[in-house]
Amino acid sequence: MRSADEVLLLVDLQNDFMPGGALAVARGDEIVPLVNRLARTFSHVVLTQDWHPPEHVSFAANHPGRQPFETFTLPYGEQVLWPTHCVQGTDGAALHGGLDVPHARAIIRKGHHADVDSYSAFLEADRTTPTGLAGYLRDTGVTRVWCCGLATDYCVAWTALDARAAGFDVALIEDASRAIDLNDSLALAWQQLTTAGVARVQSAEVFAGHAR
Ligand code: VGL
Ligand code: ZN
Repeated sequence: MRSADEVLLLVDLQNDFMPGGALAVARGDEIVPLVNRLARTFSHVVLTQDWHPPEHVSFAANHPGRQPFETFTLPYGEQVLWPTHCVQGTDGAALHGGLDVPHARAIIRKGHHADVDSYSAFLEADRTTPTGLAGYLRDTGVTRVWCCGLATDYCVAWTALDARAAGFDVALIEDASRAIDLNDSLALAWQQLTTAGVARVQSAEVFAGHAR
């Protein structure tokens, strides 16, 4: 078991990001068994859920004449317009049925403000509204954040970058994550992650020395 000051943050393992889902990430379902094994080595696990109201600003369908995957300028900056996904309370927003993490302590839901997106589990896309996760982690004695999930280049990357900015030691577990990779977004994300000091690790390194 890893030490008490470490948390495993499992990002957006939801049906809509799995093959067949509304915003499918290629091979997103492959990571679920690995994530389950990783989670067994942590006493502290936190989950996130992308959790949008139907009228959410990130949905192309809410911008007449716009198509999914186009970019659109909003007051807080450039926003990719996505297919309608992870609508609050729908099956698409539910966690993948194969996820087996009964000991998860908290679920952070993000993207619930209709006019602001939130890839990050820490700070919304306006870059000023906190979700409360940094305070929760500090209050529970966490200093090191391991993150993985979907999608590497959006919600996992933004979450890892904001965890770093909040002062945590951060590692992104690459083989326990899958990417959308829109317009080179994966390469760009890894550049930013490396520059910010986020460790790029494989699950074998996380398991090393720990009982499964
Ligand atoms: C995500 C795009 C839109 C993600 C969420 O979980 O990476 N990507 N909403
Ligand atoms: Zn979303």
